[in-house]
Amino acid sequence: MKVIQAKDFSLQREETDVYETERAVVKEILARVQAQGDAAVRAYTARFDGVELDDFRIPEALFEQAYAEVGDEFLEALRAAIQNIRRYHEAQKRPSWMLPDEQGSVLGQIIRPLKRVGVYVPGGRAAYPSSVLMNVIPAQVAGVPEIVLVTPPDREGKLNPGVLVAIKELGLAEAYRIGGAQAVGALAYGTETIGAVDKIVGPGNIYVALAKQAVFGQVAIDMIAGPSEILVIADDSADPDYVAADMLSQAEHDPMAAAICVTPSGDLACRVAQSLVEQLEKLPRREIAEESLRNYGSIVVTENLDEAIAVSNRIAPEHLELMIEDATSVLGRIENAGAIFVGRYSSEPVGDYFAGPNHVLPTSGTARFSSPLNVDDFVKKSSVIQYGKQALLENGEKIITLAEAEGLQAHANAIRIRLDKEGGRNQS
Ligand code: HSO
Ligand code: ZN
Repeated sequence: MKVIQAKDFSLQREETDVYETERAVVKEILARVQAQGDAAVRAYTARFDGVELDDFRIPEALFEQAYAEVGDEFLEALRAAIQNIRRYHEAQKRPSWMLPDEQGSVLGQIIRPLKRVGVYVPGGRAAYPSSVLMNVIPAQVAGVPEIVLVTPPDREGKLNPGVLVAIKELGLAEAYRIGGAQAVGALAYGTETIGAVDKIVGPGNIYVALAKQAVFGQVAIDMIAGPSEILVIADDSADPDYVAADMLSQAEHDPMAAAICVTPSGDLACRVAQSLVEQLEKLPRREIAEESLRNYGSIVVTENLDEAIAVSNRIAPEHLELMIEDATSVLGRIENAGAIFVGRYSSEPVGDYFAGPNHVLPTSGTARFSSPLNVDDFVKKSSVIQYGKQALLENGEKIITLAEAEGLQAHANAIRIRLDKEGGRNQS
């Protein structure tokens, strides 16, 4: 574990591959899905997932089996999480609005849900029920009437039971066991059995990410998620074991994940480093976490708390924990962070699973300009302009001036023709 000075610290990831080969593969898959529909999806599912499927729809029998497998405790916990996540996202809903003025004009904005959204859920080791909740619930709260979920099967056509139960608990009517670039293609272009969507969200491997990038424009996509990050600002009041545990909670995601502690206390820095070593020993995913710490793990010692906050603002972490005395009071000084966890009890997994806020967060410094996945990501807005006669007569000349300044005479004429016809009758 590196212990370094604040001025020397930056979260520079190695130059990422341009993925030439993968990009070419994805391009071919997408073209074939677009041209051949279901037949192509079926062939790629056989080739990449190793299973022949006649029907992509997830059979009812698999859901029933999943409920038998997951157990009551899981189900109870999942239901509680669903309630919390739903309540939090309900609070984000905004109504359409109309602004009438004295001249009889009405200006406003109509907010409508997207009609059809595709949610991608990875298979294998990264098949997380929590990701089903975090991607689907905001769409449901936004009022999206058609939500279709895709997730790749294993070689026997089976799926993660927790994911299956999450799908059922959310009441999703359409779910298919397909994955990879072929699933993204099916969602973007539509096939004989799967209708095209307006937007695709959800994490996936490099092929899924590249496929989403490639179909962007045809459909909308969410952000492409980078590796997970956690930055903990801690002082002497923090429990070093808590700091280390929370850092490891993200390190275990991915060898590319970044876990960083920033502290004005040299003493705490040493204790955190020690605790990391101890806790790492016992982790089932020790190898991943270890590699992550080796690659991007850091303990940064700062002059004072102000400098710690400045470091954090510069990094713009996906997850920021404030384990300092009177954490609430610095909240207003946090400029860039996907999610801010305040105080010793707000451990990051509280947010990953349960509290209510979304765990799909901006990574790689993009918290400087983007936000957690939210209800607004599943709506579109239309402006409404209902100009009144008086308003047009009063402002028409100004509009004409602006149009003529741009050399757009037809624009000017569209206004002039009304002023000429209506103006006389209106003037007393
Ligand atoms: N921390 C991850 C989300 C996650 N954690 C899913 C557990 N399951 C990215 O924010
Ligand atoms: Zn996590």
